[in-house]
Amino acid sequence: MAVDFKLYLITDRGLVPDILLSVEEALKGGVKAVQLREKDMQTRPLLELAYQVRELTLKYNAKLFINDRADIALSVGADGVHLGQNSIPVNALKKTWPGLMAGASAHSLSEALIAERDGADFITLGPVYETPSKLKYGPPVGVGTLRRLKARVGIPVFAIGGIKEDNIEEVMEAGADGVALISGILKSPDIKTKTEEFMRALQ
Ligand code: TZP
Repeated sequence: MAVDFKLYLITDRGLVPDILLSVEEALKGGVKAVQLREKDMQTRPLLELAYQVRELTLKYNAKLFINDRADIALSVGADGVHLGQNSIPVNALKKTWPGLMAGASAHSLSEALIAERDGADFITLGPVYETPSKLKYGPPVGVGTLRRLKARVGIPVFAIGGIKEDNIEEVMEAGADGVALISGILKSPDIKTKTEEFMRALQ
């Protein structure tokens, strides 16, 4: 399955009153890939939410990735799994479920090269810029790392971390294939319009 999207929306239900409504607004605005990332949710409520997000993403012809949980991805018929450095390795996922796409989080060139070698379909690299929760994601890697990484890695690379409309041009010029973001969309008072603006900026 192809990586046919440039805007990758990652969920954080803590930022909005109703995550399903917010995801649907973003889908209306043109988002074609959503990652359900609700790390603090118990398995059964997460599964329930995943079924609902799957229904929405299918309605808008968008891909769905589940953070870390191949079991949930398979149960709801998601397109893939997004794997972090503490998830099962990309090659283990691909060996067992070749039909699932694999996104992989990388914070450095070496992590990106390993993810590519192991069969990841794409990488998110970051945080590229400062994010509100620096402690969770570590120090920014900067646009220079993105540029160096793009010279060595063949699979698509999405810049993540502090992505806003005013730095999209910089990361795309550095070679990013797209951007992944949470607050840039979910914190907007008008998610649909904000998403449309991001989509235009990425064209
Ligand atoms: N991984 C690296 S930075 C980040 C993740 C999940 C958070 C991105 O959030 P925001 O609000 O788009 O900066």
